[in-house]
Amino acid sequence: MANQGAVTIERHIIEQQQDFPEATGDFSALLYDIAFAAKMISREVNKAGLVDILGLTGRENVQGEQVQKLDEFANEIIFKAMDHTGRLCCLASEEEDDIIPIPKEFKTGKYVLLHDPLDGSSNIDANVSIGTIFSIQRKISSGERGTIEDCLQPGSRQVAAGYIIYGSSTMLVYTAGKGVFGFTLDPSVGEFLLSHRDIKEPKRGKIYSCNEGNYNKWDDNLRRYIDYLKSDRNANGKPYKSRYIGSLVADFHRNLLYGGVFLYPADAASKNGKLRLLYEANPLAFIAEQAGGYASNGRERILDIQPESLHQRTPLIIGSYEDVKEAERFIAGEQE
Ligand code: P6P
Repeated sequence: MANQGAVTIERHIIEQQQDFPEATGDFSALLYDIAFAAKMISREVNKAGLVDILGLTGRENVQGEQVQKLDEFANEIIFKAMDHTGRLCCLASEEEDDIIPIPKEFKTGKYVLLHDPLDGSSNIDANVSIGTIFSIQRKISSGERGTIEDCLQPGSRQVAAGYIIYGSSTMLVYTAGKGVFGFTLDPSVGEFLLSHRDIKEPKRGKIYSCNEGNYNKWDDNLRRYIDYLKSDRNANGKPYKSRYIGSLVADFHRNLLYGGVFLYPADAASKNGKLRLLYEANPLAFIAEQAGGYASNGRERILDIQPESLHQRTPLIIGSYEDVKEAERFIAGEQE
């Protein structure tokens, strides 16, 4: 393929829009707004370590109030980038109990943005990669302004989903239902450049990711599955590698590129696990399936779950297709 030169996310979105004849440009502009917010968050995350050393805040307001927590900052940046554009009817955030309405003075649009503004932020002091996760649904309620009904839609109805990983480089990965694309931020020009075209996850991996500190709280079938992965009996004929960062976006991103299975299952202490359905499991499940992988709660497809509340949790097993399906068979007691 002739070298197309650097493809910015803006150019990519416009080119992709040609595949969506009904696209009005609103959706493309919404993706662009997310990329813009991501650049702002990336700048702050990347200098977070300097706050204590150099006293650099950059986030003090006119009253010189204390530096915000990074996840509150990220939440605010996303809201301020989205509230006035007329593309959203409402938002929902991991940081806010209720749905976030569009201020009365602004017109509303036909999309809903559900997001975890900075997942894994407790890792920031250790300079571990963290991320923003987002899910876009269409408005389905009849009124002008969005309602909880617009937020509580199954993941199968998502229009788009993605994440930004703030790591050794900042990457934005998204799908709009026609493949998974990765863009790497070139901070010298402030552009996300296409770096991973049509990402596909290996059908079977060699990596498993879970917090084995919870092993004694898992049920016997799940423990049998993990023991199987650590044995020579598994399909690879040798033990899987254990890789667990404890930052969902980082663990998911590595498995997306290399193959593998990530598990945050239910346990004796939490019957629904720890992760959230609407703005963690659903968007990553959409990406996983678009890349040829799969995502389950152990019994059913994540994208088929009908949400009942904004912050509901779900067990999550996600990654390479054959690995996730095999985990389901162990959990059902159909494989030992
Ligand atoms: P544990 C980070 O706090 C997070 O929400 C996810 O990013 C990560 O996958 C999970 O929790 C880690 O949880 O219980 O293993 O520390």
